[in-house]
Amino acid sequence: MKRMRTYPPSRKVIAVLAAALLATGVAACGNSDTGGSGGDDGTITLGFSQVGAESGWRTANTTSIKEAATEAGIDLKFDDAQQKQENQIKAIRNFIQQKVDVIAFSPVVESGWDTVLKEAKDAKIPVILTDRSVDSADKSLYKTFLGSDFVKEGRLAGEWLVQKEQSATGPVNIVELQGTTGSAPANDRKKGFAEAIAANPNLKIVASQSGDFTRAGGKQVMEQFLKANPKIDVLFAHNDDMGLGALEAITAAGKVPGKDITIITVDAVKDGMQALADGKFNFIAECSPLLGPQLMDLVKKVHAGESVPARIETQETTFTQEQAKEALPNRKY
Ligand code: GYE
Repeated sequence: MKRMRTYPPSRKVIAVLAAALLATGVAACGNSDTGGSGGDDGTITLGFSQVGAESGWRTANTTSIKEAATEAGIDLKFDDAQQKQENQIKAIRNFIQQKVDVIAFSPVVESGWDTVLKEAKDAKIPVILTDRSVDSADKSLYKTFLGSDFVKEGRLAGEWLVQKEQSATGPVNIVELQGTTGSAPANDRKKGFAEAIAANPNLKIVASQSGDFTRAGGKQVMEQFLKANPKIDVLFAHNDDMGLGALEAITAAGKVPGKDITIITVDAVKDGMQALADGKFNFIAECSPLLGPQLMDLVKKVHAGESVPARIETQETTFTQEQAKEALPNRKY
C-alpha cells in the first residue's frame, strides 16, 4: 500500500473549521431551551439504560426498543448495565452530561434512585420508567411508568395452582425461584403468588431463593432445592429462563418435569412456550417485552411537553399447554 504524506493544516482550513464548530455550538445553545441536544433537524436524542442481557425476555425487549427507535427516527444512546445499579447510575449521569432530550431506563432494583433522578430533573431532562418501577416517594422525579402489573402475574400463576390443586388432601410443597433480589418483578410476583395460594392452606412454599432471572441461576438453585427437599411438588419460577435452567436439574435428579414436579413460570418467551407445548412446563403467565413502540410514542410526547398518563400497563394473558401449542407458531420472541 502506498504511504500517504500528511501536511499540517493551513491557517485557512483552521479558520473554516473553527467557524463551523462555532456555528454548531451556537445551534446547540439555541436548542437548549428545550432542555436537550436534539439537532436542528428536530431529531430527538433518547438515552436508554437497559438492565442487562440476563434472559430471553430482556433480549426481546432490547430488540424491540432498538427497532422502534430506528422506526421512529429517534437517536438512541443505548447502555447495558449488566444487572448492576451502579452502572445504571453512571449511564444516567452520562446522559445528563451529554444533554440528551429524554432519559428512559428499566431500573434493575426498586430502591436508591432519588439522587440521580433529582439530577435529571434539575437538568430539565424528562425521565420515563420502562418495564420496572422505582419506589421513590416523589412521583415528580419521572413522567410515567410503562410496564406490566407484576403482582397480577404472580396472582394469576397462584390462582391457576389453587384451581389445579383444589382437591388436594395433603400438603403440596412448592419451591420458588425468585428473580433478581430487590427488583420490582421479584418483589411483586412473590407477593401476588403468595396472596393467591393463601386460599388453600395445603399449598406451602417450602423454599424460596433468588436465581437472578438467569438459566444458570435457576439450575444451580434448583439443584440445592432438590438436595434439601425430598418432596417437591411444584416449582414457581419468576421467569422462563430460570424454569428452563431448573429443567436440567430436575431431569438430572431423575424426575420428570411437568409430571413429577408441576412447573409454573412467567414471561412466555419462545423457549418457555416450547417447554410448555412439550409438556415440561405446566402454566405460564405472560409478560410482554415488546415495549419499544409505546416507549417511542411517550418519548415524543414528553419531549413535546404533552402530558402523559402516570401509569401505562401492558396487556397480557396466560397460557396452558394446549394454548401454547396453538400460539407457538406465531410467537415473535
Ligand atoms: O420477567 C425477566 C427479566 O423485568 C419483566 O426481567 C422483566 C423481567 C422478566 O429478566 O425475564
